[in-house]
Amino acid sequence: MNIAIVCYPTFGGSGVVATELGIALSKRGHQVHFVTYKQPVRLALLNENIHFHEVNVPDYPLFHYQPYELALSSKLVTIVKKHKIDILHVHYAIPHAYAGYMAKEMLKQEGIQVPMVTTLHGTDITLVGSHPFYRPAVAFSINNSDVVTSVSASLKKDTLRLFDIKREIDVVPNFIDTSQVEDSHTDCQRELMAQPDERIITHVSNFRKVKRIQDVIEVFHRIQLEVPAKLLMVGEGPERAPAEQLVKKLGLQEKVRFLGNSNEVDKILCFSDLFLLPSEAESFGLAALEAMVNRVPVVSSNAGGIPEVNVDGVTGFLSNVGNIAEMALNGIKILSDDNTLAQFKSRAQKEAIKFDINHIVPLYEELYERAMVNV
Ligand code: GMT
Repeated sequence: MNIAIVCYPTFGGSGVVATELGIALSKRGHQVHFVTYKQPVRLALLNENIHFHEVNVPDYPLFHYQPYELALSSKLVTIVKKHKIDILHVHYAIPHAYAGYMAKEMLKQEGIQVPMVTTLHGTDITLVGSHPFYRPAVAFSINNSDVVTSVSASLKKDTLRLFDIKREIDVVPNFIDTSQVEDSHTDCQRELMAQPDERIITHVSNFRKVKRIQDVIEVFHRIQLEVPAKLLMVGEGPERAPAEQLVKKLGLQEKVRFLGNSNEVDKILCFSDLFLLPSEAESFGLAALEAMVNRVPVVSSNAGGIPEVNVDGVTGFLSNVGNIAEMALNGIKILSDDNTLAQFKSRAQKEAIKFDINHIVPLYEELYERAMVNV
C-alpha cells in the first residue's frame, strides 16, 4: 500500500506513535509518506520505503495566524496524486483530520477517492478538542473520517461523552518495539547516574501542566527520606522552570537531575528502578509502557487510560490524581527490598510485551483494508 501519515514531528506521544507505526509499516513492504512541518524526531533515516514531505507555510504580512491546515491539505492533494496514495492516516484530530477531510473533498472533485483513517490520541479530545472554539470542527472531522481509532477504551468513552459522534470508533492500543529494547540494554551505564546503594527514579514527559510535574518532585521528596535515591527528569516544557524552583526549595539539587529532551530514553530507562507518572489526564500513557518494557515498574495516577497499561499491584500501583502521600508509600513499597523490586520489574516487562508492535500493526493494516473497501 502507499500510505500517507500526517502527524506532529515533535517529542509528544502522538508523533512518536505515528513515526514508529510508519517505520513498522515500511518494514512490512508498504511505501510510507510522512507529511508534516519538520522531519519527525524519531525518524532517523529515510530509505526506499520511507519518504518525508515538508509542509511549508510562507509568511505574509496579512497573516496574523499562519494557515497551516490550508498548506497541509494542499500538500496532501499533491502527494496523493503524485504518489498514488491508497490511504491517509492522520494522527491527532487537530488540525490533521480537518485538513485531511478538505484534501479528500478536493480530490473527489477530480474523481480521486482516498479513504482517511483518523487516530485520536488524547489531548486532541480531552484538553484541546472539546473546547467550544474547536468542538464543532473536531466532531465534524471525526464523523467524516472513513475509520476512526482511539488509543484506549478510556479515550473512546471520553470521545463519545464529549462529542456528538455518529459512528463506530475502534480501539487500537499504542505499542512498543520490544526488539529495540533488548539492543539498548547492552550498554547500560548505571554508575554514571547514581551510587550503588541508590535507587534511580525517572520521569519522562513534555513537562506540561497536565503531567503534574510538581507531584513528581513531591513524591520523590517523600521517597528519598526512606530510600536512598536519585531522580532523573527527562524532557522539556513550560513546567520545567517551576519544577527546578521546587527542587531548590526542598534542598534536592544534589539528588535531582534535569536531562532535557533525549533520543535515548531507553538507555536512561535501562538503569531506572521506578517510573513516576502522576498525570491529571492521560489517554494511554505511552511513557509508562516504554518504562515497563524496560523492566521499570510504574507508580502513577489512575487517570484516563493509564489503568489499561499499568496494572495495579502487578506492574506498579495506581492512585487518585494528586494523592502524593499514597504514591510515595507505593514507591517505597516497590523500592525498599530487592526481591519485591525484582518481581515488579519482571511483571512490568511481561505485561508490556502484550503491546508488542507485531501484535498491533496488523490491526492497522486490517483497518486500512476496511477503509479502502468502504470508501
Ligand atoms: O500528552 C502528551 O505527552 C502528548 C500527547 C500527544 O498526543 O502528542 O500524548 C497523548 O498521546 C499519547 C500517544 O497516543 C498517549 O500515550 C498520551 O497518554 C496522550 N496524552 C494525554 O492524554 C495527556
